[in-house]
Amino acid sequence: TMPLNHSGSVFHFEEYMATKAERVNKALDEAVPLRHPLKVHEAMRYSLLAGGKRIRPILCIASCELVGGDESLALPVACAVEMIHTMSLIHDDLPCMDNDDLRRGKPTNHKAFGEAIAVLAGDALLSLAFEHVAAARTIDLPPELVVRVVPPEFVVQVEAELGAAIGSDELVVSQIVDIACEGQQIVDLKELEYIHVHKTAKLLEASAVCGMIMGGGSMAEVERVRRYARCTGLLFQVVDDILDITKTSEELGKTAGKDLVSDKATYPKLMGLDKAKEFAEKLLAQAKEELLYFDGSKAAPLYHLADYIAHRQN
Ligand code: GRG
Repeated sequence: TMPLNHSGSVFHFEEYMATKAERVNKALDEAVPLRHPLKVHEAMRYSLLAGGKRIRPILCIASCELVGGDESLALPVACAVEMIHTMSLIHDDLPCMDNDDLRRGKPTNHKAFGEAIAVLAGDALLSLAFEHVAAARTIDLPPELVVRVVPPEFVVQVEAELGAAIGSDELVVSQIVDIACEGQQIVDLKELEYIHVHKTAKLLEASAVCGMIMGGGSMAEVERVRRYARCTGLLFQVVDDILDITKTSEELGKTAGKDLVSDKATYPKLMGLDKAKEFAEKLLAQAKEELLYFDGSKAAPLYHLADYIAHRQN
């Protein structure tokens, strides 16, 4: 069966994802050349180029293209959001945080390079992300296209949007609340949603919004996509919680639902597996509703991206 978007035309989502991911991977590779000091650049490249679904940069590019912007306009910002995402994973895995040994199928950054280098590689990626956005002021499009100079105020907007999404009011605070809730018996739905919105939805939202800004989207367009991305971001986390349970029970076959018995608060734990699945479907429908504002064939990538996030298996 052919994948159809809401305007009824054919859209090849997997091909789209693979093509965009390849483009992003190449740009990331070029953004962090191996240079002096070797160890830290090696560590940055190790985590940045370790794979990953590239959902945030693709969301950024798709949003830019939704309002008619060329992919090249969004690419530097797309790389920046992936740098920020990767650095948050490196720091999240540290012994003083989640203390994880594996990430993206490989030993975590501190396991491979030691804690000091892992901290510094994260810091350097965060700094490079903003340097990279600043470099997006002028972008050389392919010669057959006109060279577009992105208005400086667009770049400032992007920097403000990104900065706000990861600072002490957003990503950082989610980590603090998350740590505070660890092992706590009474975490309610409101607290859980707070953590998830700040931890996951905000960076997805910023990725989409920054793509829209680079593409020259109007305020009304930006706000639609912002709401779409916020729903999709929360959806991402609800699905993550559901997968945690279903994957664990499938893999082990014996002990059903690791997270139903562990300390960590999750949606299935707080509302039950069926209700959590219902909630996920509701968020998916809400996200898609925001896209009805746009031309169906132009919105197809975002439409299918939400479907992918809702129904992914990892
Ligand atoms: C100063 C930016 C900054 C961060 C410090 C460590 C920290 C505060 C926050 C932790 C943020 C965190 C670990 C969020 C989880 C995000 C998440 C949903 C990760 C999984 O994303 P996927 O599935 O992973 O997109 P891949 O590997 O595919 O990219």
